[in-house]
Amino acid sequence: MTTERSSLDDPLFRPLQVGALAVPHRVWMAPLTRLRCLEPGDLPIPLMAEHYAQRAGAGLIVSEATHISPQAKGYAGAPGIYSDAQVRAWQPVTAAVHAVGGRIACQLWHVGRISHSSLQPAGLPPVGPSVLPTQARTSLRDAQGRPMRTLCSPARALEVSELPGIVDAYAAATRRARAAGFDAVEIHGANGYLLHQFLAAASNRRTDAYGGPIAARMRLLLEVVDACADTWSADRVGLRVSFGASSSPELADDAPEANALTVARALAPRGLAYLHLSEPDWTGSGEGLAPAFRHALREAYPGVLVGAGRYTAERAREALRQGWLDAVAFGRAYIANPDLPERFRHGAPLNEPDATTFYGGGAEGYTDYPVWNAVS
Ligand code: STR
Repeated sequence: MTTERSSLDDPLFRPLQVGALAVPHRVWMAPLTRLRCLEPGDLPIPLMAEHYAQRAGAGLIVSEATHISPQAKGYAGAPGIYSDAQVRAWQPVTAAVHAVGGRIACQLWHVGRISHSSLQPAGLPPVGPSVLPTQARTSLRDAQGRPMRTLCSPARALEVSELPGIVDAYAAATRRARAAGFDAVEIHGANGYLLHQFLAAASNRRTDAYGGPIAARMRLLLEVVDACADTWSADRVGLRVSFGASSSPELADDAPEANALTVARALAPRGLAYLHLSEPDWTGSGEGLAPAFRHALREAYPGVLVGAGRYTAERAREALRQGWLDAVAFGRAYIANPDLPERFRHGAPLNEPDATTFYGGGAEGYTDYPVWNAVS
């Protein structure tokens, strides 16, 4: 038994203008790292075209996080968008999505200190805002090519003179993403990677123009946003952030909600395609965003707001009805259900994701999840 809903009264299935993109509905595919790329070269593989095309019914697909430079890499098997070979390898992926009517943004990633020297150019230490001990783990490949969890290497602090080069790398990646056929880029400013490391008080101990008060800690983020917008167009640029208290002490902030609103107010006049919230409970731990904060954020940020973090269809409908969000991105549910919007539309049952095949490997747990069949 399924419950048919009219798409007219279902808040999930109302169309939405997202910057330059006309998006048919509010069910998006969240960025999902799968670590299946080819090394050396960090090249997308043909199987990825099939995987994303299967999911092209999403309002918008946000690609798995994709490093913008060799230094930006933190995980073996993640794709890059800094070489012409990577552009050529992404082209069939975006073409396959477009061929079946979908839209796909490229998520631009710099991992900062979340890396290992064996993944870095010349085996050098990873870079971050400050030199601080970390318990964070990353993933290398073992002798059989399987993902291998490993403690991150100690990072070194970036010189202020290196920051323009990082901003330029985001701009170059934006140019390449456009050439690769993506419809937009999404800057990864969330989940403890470089831009979040600069934002959070605990991870940014700098005493130059990029550290100290929130106005200084958000400087790099805003420079990156402006560089990407100048390179393509603000209405082709989205941004993902982690607003609210972090569950990790390494990313503790002095005033999480007030600082988030400061960032949101700085972003508002920039006219981005959307702001994407990786909500604090995406790991299943910690508190969700407080209703009062959601209201304040809505006032501070007039543009398209997207939520993500273990939503169900019902919770997503509720967030849309409340006016807290304009769209909701689904991660784990989209891994296991290539036709997720159709299932939501019909109230159909969902496949369960298999966590053992999230990272690394091939087609198993990647392109072999079945679609729902209304007549079976
Ligand atoms: C965190 C959130 C994000 O933006 C990107 C990633 C991709 C790689 C994931 C990482 C995640 C969480 C920690 C993982 C890592 C791969 C290996 C690592 C799962 C989802 C560990 O096993 C600790």
